[in-house]
Amino acid sequence: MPTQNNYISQQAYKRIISHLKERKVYQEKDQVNWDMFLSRLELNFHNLFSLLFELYQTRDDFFYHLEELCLSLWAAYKKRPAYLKKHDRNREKKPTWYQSADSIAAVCYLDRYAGTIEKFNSKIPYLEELSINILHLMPLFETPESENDGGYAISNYRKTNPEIGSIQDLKSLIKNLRKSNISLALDFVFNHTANNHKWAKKAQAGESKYKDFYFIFPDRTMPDQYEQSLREIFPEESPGNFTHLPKTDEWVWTTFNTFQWDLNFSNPAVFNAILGEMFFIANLGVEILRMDAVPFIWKQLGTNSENLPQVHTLLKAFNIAAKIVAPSLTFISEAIVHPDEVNAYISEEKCKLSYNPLLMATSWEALATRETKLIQKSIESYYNINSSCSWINYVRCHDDIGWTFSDENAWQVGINPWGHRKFLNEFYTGSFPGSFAKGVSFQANPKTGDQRICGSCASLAGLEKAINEEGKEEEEIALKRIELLYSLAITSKGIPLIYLGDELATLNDTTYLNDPNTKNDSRWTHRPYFNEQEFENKNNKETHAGKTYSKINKLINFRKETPILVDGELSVINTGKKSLLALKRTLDSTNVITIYNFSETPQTLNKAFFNLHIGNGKIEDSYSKILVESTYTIKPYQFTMFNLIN
Ligand code: OTU
Repeated sequence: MPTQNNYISQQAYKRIISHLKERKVYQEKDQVNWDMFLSRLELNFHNLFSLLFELYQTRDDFFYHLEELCLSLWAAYKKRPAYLKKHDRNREKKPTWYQSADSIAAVCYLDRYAGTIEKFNSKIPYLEELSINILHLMPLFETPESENDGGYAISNYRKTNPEIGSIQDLKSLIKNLRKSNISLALDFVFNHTANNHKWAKKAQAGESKYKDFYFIFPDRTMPDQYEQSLREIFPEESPGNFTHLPKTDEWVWTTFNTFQWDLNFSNPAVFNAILGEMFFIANLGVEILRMDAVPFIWKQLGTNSENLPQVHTLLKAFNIAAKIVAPSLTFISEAIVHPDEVNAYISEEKCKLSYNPLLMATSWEALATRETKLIQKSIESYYNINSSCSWINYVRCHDDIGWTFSDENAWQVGINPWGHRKFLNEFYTGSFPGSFAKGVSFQANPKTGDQRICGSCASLAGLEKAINEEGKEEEEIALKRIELLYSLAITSKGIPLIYLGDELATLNDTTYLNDPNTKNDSRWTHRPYFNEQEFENKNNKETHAGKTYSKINKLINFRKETPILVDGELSVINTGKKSLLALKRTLDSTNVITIYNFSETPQTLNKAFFNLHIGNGKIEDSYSKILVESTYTIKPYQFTMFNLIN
């Protein structure tokens, strides 16, 4: 940062503080708070200034918005409850708290899982039984009553969906979760609001201040120009990136559905306003925010308006703001894009946590092909991230599966990426001969050949087909596939995320087809309601639910008892067997190897292989508690961990 900017920022700081004092933004009783706030602001101001200057320096109202920003940071800090401020200080002492053996996450739709926020309290003991300490609840704020993209079209960030309860209910749920040591994660849906959010309504009424909150154009001239380089995210239901507004005969930018209006972050007033909403959510006690659709928050003509440098600058600015007001707030990046771009969001200054869409997609890829060359290459190329950051490893989530591996990685292992994606789509929609999967296509785009996949973990792993067409033996194999995928997510470095329902082998749900508000979005195939019957079966090992539940629980406990799985460095080793994935984990001078067999064929390795990588001496499969003789055979779809024993 040039010294000149240093000078400008120092001057700006002084001027702003004295203005705020003149404006009497605090009273005597706030003095202690104000002093604390000032010390935090002062420490971070220059950084914040530089980032915002980068984005907004050409605006003649830059300094005005900067002052308003400081004012709203103060307002948020003042409102932050004392117990959260205490929590902030504790987290500041151990900022990488999420890198512990106890960090196991779960996610669900609260309304589908419990009906109401209040009733959700009764599910906490189950979460404890599963050792969950991070809970992600899908969006629960007010939305349009009809279509609302599963809550991702928010009409009011300060009001919960009235059908499920009130903000007060949410606050008390958060307190109860905290008593059970569970941190709550919510989505921060900040790329867009619903078209009936008050900002959007004012924009529709012609208020110019709010029209500038969105991208609204008088005709198709600009949209047509932008459109030349944009992708279509929901081509089936919402083709193109702009929506016509019949009342005013204008066009508004809508990357996703027609009722989700993209916010215009090139307007500093939008940054300030949305930050106010973010701190409202944080001050409820929400500790983690999933930065929904983050790649799209900055647009620029002539580009695809995804992952632009300004997105990174904005993320850093959100972080600094959080450092001032709510330092324990942790961001998860939700970028389901090319792995180079996914990794670029992960850093202490941006998102400390990130979904790992590459591990997810390539583990389904390996399951289909029974070959691990692509997952191995992907892990080698992309797994390593900043040591204070963590992956969130998942098998399924509420969204589709997109085949986001790198084309380059595919070519390197002799795979034609385009043809391979086509094969994977055919495989998981069940049309490929011999496929075990029962998935549903999502957003097939005939123009580009793109397509994504929906389906529950169990149905994609073959359980539904086995039950309907094949019988007991195939059912057992399907259950092993579920266990295999979860074993990888649970034992790899990072935070495992359980998509609730998967642990009970829940199948696809077709009831969404009967509801006009969901029938056009096949992702509802795998957004299950809480299933009383499966839940009751969880302790009955004769049932699919019971079998899967006990295996996932065993894996979770194994991880908790095995520190090297949490902290050990991770590298890929070659077994010489096409279907095996072998990961070496190293902590201090100890090595272990985890092996995952992605096929229905047993795979035999020599003891010498283990000795070479782990060290000389006796070797044990410590997951199954079996001593390795001269050779060891890894069963179909088996997970194992090998280590030295004395
Ligand atoms: C996210 O997903 C949410 O997870 C979806 O449920 C929402 O519909 C969407 O945002 C809009 O809010 O395209 O198919 O790179 O891929 O943000 C899912 C990020 C999505 C996008 C991702 C998006």
